[in-house]
Amino acid sequence: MEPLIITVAPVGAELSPEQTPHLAVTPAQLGEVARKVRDAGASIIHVHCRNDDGTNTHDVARFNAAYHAVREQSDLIVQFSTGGAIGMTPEERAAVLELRPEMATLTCGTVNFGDDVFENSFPIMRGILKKMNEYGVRPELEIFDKGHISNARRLEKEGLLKFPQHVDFVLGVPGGLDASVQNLADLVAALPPRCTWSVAGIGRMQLPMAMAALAMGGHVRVGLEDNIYYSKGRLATNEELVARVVRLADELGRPVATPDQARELLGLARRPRELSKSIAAPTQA
Ligand code: KMH
Ligand code: ZN
Repeated sequence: MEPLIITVAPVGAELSPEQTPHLAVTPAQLGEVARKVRDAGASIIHVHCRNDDGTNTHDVARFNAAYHAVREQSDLIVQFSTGGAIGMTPEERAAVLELRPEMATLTCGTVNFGDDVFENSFPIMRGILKKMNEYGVRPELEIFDKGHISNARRLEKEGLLKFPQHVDFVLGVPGGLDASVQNLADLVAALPPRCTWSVAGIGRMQLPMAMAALAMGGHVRVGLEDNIYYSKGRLATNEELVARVVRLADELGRPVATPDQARELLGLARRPRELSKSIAAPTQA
């Protein structure tokens, strides 16, 4: 079976420090999280940043500090968010691409987001994608609804994107497609050939969606951005959420990818040279 790529999304833009004591606020705290989730078995870290007071920021200098903090502590693939937070301008969201992370997200269409609207019109998507192409940043296509796959195909026709790509289905956002096994299977069937995919189930659907992906041969995203609980009423840490997926994969006899194996599976270039720390193998806790 293909090694399992576990992405961790530890921070997000919507979560507040009042909701959980496990939210990484400073770059140093994010570096700590990177070390712990790497030890637990993650290979990609999806990055949002916070100011010292816990509020969300997409400041380039803060992302730079976060990038280096993660690099100091791990060999994880660093994936920046270009989704940012509701209400940010497209320019603010895309500015962090100039730091040339290995990967960054590209949400492939507008979607209701609770009572808000997460805006991703074609001009916004084109603008972000052009910057990604300019800086050599690999997109991860964020799919919140089935029409987002059609949008990505249209971007391909326009010559801005080449398939196959790595896709992340974000299921269960109020306003997006529900998190169900049937919807997941339907989305996977609609993908262009040879795409790799992961699923991020929101809230209590994180675990069932992870289990479905494991059974289907897909990949998994977990982390506090999508779900703050380990079980009903019990707050989770990011490393616990990763470790649980590793245990489930182990039961299935599915190996867990190291970051370098994930790079190979995703067709990314070799790990950036500045990574020099000696890195532990994932533990099957
Ligand atoms: N914060 C959401 C509005 C991404 O990171 O690319 C968007 C989001 C997606 O989190
Ligand atoms: Zn995000």
